[in-house]
Amino acid sequence: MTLTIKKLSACEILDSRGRPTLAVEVTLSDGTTGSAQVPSGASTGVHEAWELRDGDPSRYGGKGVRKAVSHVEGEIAAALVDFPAEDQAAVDRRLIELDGTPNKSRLGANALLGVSCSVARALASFRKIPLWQSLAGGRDARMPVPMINIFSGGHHADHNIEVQDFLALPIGFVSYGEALEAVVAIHGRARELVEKRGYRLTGVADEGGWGPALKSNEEALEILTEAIAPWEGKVAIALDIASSHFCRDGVYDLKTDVKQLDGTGMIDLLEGWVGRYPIISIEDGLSEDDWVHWPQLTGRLGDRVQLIGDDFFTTNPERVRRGIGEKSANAVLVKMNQIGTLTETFEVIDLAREAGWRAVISARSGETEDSFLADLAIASGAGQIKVGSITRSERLAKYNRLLEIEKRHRLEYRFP
Ligand code: 2PG
Ligand code: MG
Repeated sequence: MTLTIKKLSACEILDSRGRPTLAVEVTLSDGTTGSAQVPSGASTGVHEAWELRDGDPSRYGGKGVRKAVSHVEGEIAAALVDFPAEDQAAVDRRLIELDGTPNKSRLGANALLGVSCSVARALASFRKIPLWQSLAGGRDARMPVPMINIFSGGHHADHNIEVQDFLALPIGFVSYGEALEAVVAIHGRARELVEKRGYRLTGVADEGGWGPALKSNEEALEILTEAIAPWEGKVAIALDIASSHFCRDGVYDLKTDVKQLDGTGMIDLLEGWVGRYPIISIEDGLSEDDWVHWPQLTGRLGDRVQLIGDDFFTTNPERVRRGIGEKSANAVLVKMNQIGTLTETFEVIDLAREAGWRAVISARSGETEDSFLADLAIASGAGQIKVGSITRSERLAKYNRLLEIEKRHRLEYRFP
């Protein structure tokens, strides 16, 4: 008998910022169930798939997701009940056709992604194998190296500084567990170093890192370099500049540093930082539609530095294809909710691999306790994951899941 989808239900829940998002549950014809929760970004790219919000100001300031919930339980359920469940790509194609818009704005990418991921979970349960194994298909599953947030700025920390993420990248460890332990120590050292300079910390930023009101972006680099110093050669620095958010009409406005730079000036600035600090990865160093300067950045730094497009590519196969053709970067950040289905997410991961690019599987700043991403990172074979810092349980749900999988299964661990 063909395994089919029997029932879909959804619920409005809250994410790590206390904003509404969706939990979706699917029941298959044999009674197996699978559920998933949907994340939500704050520093979003304009080309992302559409996150459907109610816009009703009387509930959650318009951010409710009851419409998306009703789409799952209404129109999507009507189209998917009795639909064969075992072919994820066919399910996702059905979802895309049903929505019918280029950016999934009719039914909402949040509604679609919840369904797509809950079907994947149910299939893993049905197959009685771990989710990562079920997702991997023919890919070489392996443990990811985490890039872990230590300092936050931009939209994630009240714009104290402009650069959004200063991350520790533990490249020289033999296991994920050892790497994580070192970064926990670095997170603690970073706090001590910040306080020694007279700054007061009152809690953590959106992703669990520190968000002090430093004097400049470069001060964060100085402190992080000092924090990782005991692990010289084993821990490097990664940055997410998230530059679209301080770029207006081609001018990058670094208020904290009292600098207004054009695209070339921005590349010069980044090249200077790479020369002075142990930076080996830079995300969104240029803004999301700066197709002119991205290839120049890659030409100048691409042989030494992993240059990742996040807001630039928005996990969109078309944009990634163009980027590969124009040699715009050498890596892509992969966020499921930027595109809205699991199949398209894997399309981007596979495109990157075929082009010799790297992929980093990433959470959002608004997360839930769902650990799906940990399994996706392993299944993708990409070898890198970005989940924020090592505090806040929506982050630890993923880090801890990876610890458990590493203990139970023999999976390769090394920086790609
Ligand atoms: C990013 C993410 C995660 P957000 O820019 O890479 O750090 O942030 O989810 O807010 O887009
Ligand atoms: Mg980013």
